[in-house]
Parts: sequence; C-alpha cells; structure tokens
Amino acid sequence: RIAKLHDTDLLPNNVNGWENSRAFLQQVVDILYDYIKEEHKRSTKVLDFHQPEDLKKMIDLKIPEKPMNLQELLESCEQVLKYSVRTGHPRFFNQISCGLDLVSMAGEWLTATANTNMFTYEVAPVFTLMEHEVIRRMIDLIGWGPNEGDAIFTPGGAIANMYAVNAARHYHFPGIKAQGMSDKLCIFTSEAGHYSIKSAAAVLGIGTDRCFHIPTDDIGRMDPEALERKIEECKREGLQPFFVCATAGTTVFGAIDPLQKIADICKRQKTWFHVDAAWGGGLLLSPEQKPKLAGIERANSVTWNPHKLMGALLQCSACFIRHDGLLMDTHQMAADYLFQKDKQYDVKYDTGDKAMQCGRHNDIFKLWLMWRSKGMEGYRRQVNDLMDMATYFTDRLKATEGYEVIIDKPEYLNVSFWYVPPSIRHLDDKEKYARLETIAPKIKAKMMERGTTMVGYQPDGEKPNFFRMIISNPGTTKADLDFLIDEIADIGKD
Ligand code: ABU
Repeated sequence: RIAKLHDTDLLPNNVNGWENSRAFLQQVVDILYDYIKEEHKRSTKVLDFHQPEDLKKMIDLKIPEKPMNLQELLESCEQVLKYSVRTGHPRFFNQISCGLDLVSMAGEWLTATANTNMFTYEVAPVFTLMEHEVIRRMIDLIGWGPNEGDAIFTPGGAIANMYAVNAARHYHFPGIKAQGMSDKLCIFTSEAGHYSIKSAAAVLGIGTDRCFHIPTDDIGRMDPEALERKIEECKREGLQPFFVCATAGTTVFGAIDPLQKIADICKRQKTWFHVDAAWGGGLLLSPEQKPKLAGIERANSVTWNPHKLMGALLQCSACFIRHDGLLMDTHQMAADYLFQKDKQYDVKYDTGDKAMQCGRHNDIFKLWLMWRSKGMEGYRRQVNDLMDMATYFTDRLKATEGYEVIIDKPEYLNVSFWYVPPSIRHLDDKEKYARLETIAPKIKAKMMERGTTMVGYQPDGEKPNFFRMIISNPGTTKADLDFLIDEIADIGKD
C-alpha cells in the first residue's frame, strides 16, 4: 500500500493522514532497527567500499521532477544505509568519534521530532534550561567556581576553538568588534595542536603567519620553555601576543600539554590561556584520570566535545568561557526581531545572541539524556575501562612480532604504531622507515576492500606513515583489538 502513497498522503499535507504517516514512520524505524542490529554483529562488514565513480552508478542520488512514492523513499533509506560506513561497529577505529550510544540516538530522534531552534527561550524553553544545567555541571568538572563561566554549544570543536580566540581578542582588544583590526596580533599553539587554531587566525583576520606553532617533545607535548621564548620574541618584534592554546588530547598522539606550566607562562606574559580539550575533556569524568588535566581549572576558556570520549551522537561540542558575560559582549548584535528586550520573561535565557551563528541546532537533549542514563558512575567506569583497553592494546602490539609502537606508554586512548612486513624487518632503520611510508596506505586500501575493520593512518614530521588507533567505543572488546592486530598482519604479509 505504501507504494501508492506520496507525501501528499501524509500529515500535514493530508489532514486525515495520520494512519498513513504512522505506517510510513514505522517502516522507517524498522529499517533503522535492522541497521542497528546488523551493525553490532562482528560478521557484518564495517563498510562496503566503492570508488566514487562506481558508487554514483550504484545509488540513485538525483532530485526528480515528479514526486517519488513512499516505497521508493524507503528503498532510498535502505540503499543509503547499505553504502554508509558503520561508525558504530565495534571494529570501527578510524575516527575519534565512534560507537552508537542508543540513548543518545533516542535523544537525537526526539530532538528531530521537536525540531526547534536554540536561539530563544520562547521557542526552546525546556532545552534552554537543560543546556544551562548541563553547562553548569561541565563547568563544575572543569573546576571553575559557581559564579564563573558560560558556554555555547557549537557546530564542532574547530568552531568552539574559534569562539575562544574571538572571545579572547574581545577581552584584550574590545575596540576591534566595531572598528576592525589594525594591530598586529598573534596567537600560539603547539606543532601538534589542532589546525582549527590556524584556521581561526585566518578567519578572524589575525593571519595564519601570526599563528605560531611551538615545538613538541617526543610524545607530542608542547615545550613550555619554547613557548615563552617565542612569546617574548614576538613582543620584541612589535607583535601583540594575546592567546595561547594548550591541547589536552592531541588528535594524532593524544598528548596532553603541560597545562600548569603553560598557565604560569600565560599569567606572566598576560595572555589568554585556552585549553583545547575537545578530545581529552572526557577524562574529567573519571576521578582516577582527571589529574592528567590538572591546570585546566586555570584556563580562561576550554573546548570540550561530548561527541568524542563521552560518545554523544554527532555533533555535540561546546566552548566554555570563564568570564561571565564575555560571550554575549563579544558576539551580541541585538537583532530586535529575535532578542526583544521587552519580552514577558527574563531575557537572559535567550542564549542566541552569544553565538556567531543565528540558527542553532539542539545538541543538548541527546547529551542530557545519555548522561542521565549513565550517571557520573557510569561515565567513570566507561572512561576507566577504555583506558585499560588502550593499555591492553599497546601491550599486545609490543608483544607481537612485526609491530612497533611509536609511543611506549600513550597518555590517552590514541595508540600509534607501524606494521613492519616480514620482508623488510631485517633492513636497517633508515631503509626500513623509508619503505614503511607506503605500507600503511597499502594495508588501509586492502582493509577497506575487505571491509572488516577501519583504522586511520598519517605521517608525522620525520615519521613515515603509521596507524593511529582510537579506542573510544565502549562496545569494543579485547577480542576486537586482537582481531585488528591479526587482520593487519594478514593483509600486510608479503
Ligand atoms: N578534531 C576532529 C578529529 C577527527 C578525528 O581524528 O577523528
């Protein structure tokens, strides 16, 4: 019967269309149920990879002139899922965001159903209060006082970092908001810091040449002495350093910069201290792991992405600013069609004018619901278990012939390693590392063809291409980690 129906037979186009609507939605949900069930089976492939030109021929993506019927739409849904990467599969290790938390997913379904905009209390009353509550909880975990801090949920950690740079600039140079920038400002992050800091320098008119990348030690942590030397050198050259980004959990190695030392430098040099804890912020949920982030409580701003370690569905990122009122001062445009001052409620609950964007997605409900489902105890256990898994995986690599770990004791959940095929194991280091450059890409290509698992690779400075394993899906077991080790060795054997 669905094949005879079109969207004109559904609510709201057909005022009597409830039964049709229910039947259609039920079938969509059945497709999603099947997908979720299959995704969690080890026998299911992580992906069914095809080259772009082939995939274009296999899947109909055209926008038609004539309406498609509901059966055709259901088939489209099935087809799209068939060729999508199963990021919730317990053997998907390719990205920092992985896994599929079903409570968070249920939250996303409700969010889509409520379909509101987060800019004003009048259209998002419950979600606004919920956001306020969760922000206060996260500020408490960061370690700021009860009267300190504000935050904005953003479309990703890169934008959260840009918010921090912009707020810092407004704090130090408030005139720029109206008059534009004539001063020579400069900012700092480490060589392993996220590229979004450089991108913020480009977007905000600071200039990428004035985003300085400070060298790191052998496990990817910023060298604080080099930072202070560079800040002083910039001052001597007439630049105005105002912002330092330390990273808690770098993208490739998961390194945590020496936050206390960097906080001391920022204090001495009178610069803003930002901590990009997009990835590492989740460690604050474990009393056992939290000491690794000691010093974060001294930050002027923090980026923290619950869609990473906390496992909230994409996207869920936030920028926290310690100085209450600064987000509003920095971004407020006071559009009087949205933010009327004479509304019948306390307009401090209209959060939209703190944001660079106007329309803002509801990213809070899925986080709030999942956090309630785990409680603080559940997250503590989840984070600690993942850390144990990363140790297990590192030890297994070290004990397995053909594998070389890059960092002997990773600080976090990134485990980087080379697989060295038997034919080049006897070579001296220089020749071996030269040959290794092509090994990881070749193994990755075959891995994608097999579709059995997925893990990322990259070079880093002098280091030839290596695999970067991310262990952040609570559904992953030790047997899945063992599988990856065997699979790479099987694909990579000569
Ligand atoms: N900052 C985005 C991280 C992307 C990834 O490596 O999964």
